[in-house]
Amino acid sequence: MDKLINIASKFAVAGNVVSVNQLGDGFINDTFLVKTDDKFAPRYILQRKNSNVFKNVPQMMDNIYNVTMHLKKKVRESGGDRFRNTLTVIPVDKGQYYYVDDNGGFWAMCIFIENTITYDKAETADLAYKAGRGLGKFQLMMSDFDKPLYDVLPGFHNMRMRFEQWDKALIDNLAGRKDSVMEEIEFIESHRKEMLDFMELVENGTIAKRVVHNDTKISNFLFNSDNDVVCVIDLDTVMLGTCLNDFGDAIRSITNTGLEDDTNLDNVAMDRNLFDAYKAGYLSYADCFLTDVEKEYLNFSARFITFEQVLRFLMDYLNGDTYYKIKYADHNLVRTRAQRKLFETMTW
Ligand code: GN1
Ligand code: MG
Repeated sequence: MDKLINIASKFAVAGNVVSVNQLGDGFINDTFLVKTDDKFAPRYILQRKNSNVFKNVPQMMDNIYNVTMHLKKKVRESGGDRFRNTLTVIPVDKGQYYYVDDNGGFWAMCIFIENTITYDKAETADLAYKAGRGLGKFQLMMSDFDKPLYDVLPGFHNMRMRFEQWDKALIDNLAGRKDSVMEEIEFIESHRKEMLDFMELVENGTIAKRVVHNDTKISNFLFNSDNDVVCVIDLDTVMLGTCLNDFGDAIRSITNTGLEDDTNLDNVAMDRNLFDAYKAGYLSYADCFLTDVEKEYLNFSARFITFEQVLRFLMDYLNGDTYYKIKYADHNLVRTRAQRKLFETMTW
């Protein structure tokens, strides 16, 4: 605790830090809630950024700073609250938005947005519709962002690169688990062509690259009690990508009747009503900037991103669980199977 208080105190918070408590369940970073003794100060979010995943945190924080400044301008223009409707990053010193601790760990801080609700899936069509509006509005606000962004995770949703990593994981068989998951491996192989054919449309420019979020699972959206999206959080991966990736990743989490790591596969399926509601909400903003080709591939994008997730979970299992945080030994295999089941229900 003392160590965490010490780290939090490096940032330009109002008042003296009095407590730092663990928060949430992210797969990548470690997240804490910070309180100070200043009764007018907000609470803050402190994060240890995973430098195994993010090799260049300074570049990532530079991206996040520029993106939040742009969003603040947009929010102000539309009469919103620039401290609630986008993240506010807190510097250590002027212009420096990260702190490096004695062990070389990278930390960053932002304001905690009070009185909001998070979900792991949508319970109602109203929530799904409004979540879709939230993503559409976010992408619309980012559509005239004109600064270059660092490519902080090269090839993040690039299926060709994922298959290269995959081929290597099969050859290396680092955890010695390959023989036990032959069925799952065959599943991946049986969709290789379908996925790479789509990837070609991205590579040859048929599907546009835009500034997008890249990690749009529903827990990265904060809602108010009317189900409206207050703020889109976790801007670590905002980079050039396709709108389809954002749409697909949102569908993957929002429409799943079960959990991402459900052990009972009977629970897992895409809820078609939630899908239709999300898509309608999304298009209420995105219809005006998406091309016909992008619209044509919206449904497929849910399959694409869900498949990518099956591949990434299984690959991490084969590699010995070095990327995602796990809670038990076979967690990545359970995730693989649950996401595969979800994928198989994504038919129209
Ligand atoms: C990770 O950062 P977080 O926990 O929201 C991952 C996503 C996966 C997701 C699976 C940088 O998201 O790509 O889809 O887990 N983020 C990174 O739940 O790899
Ligand atoms: Mg993330």
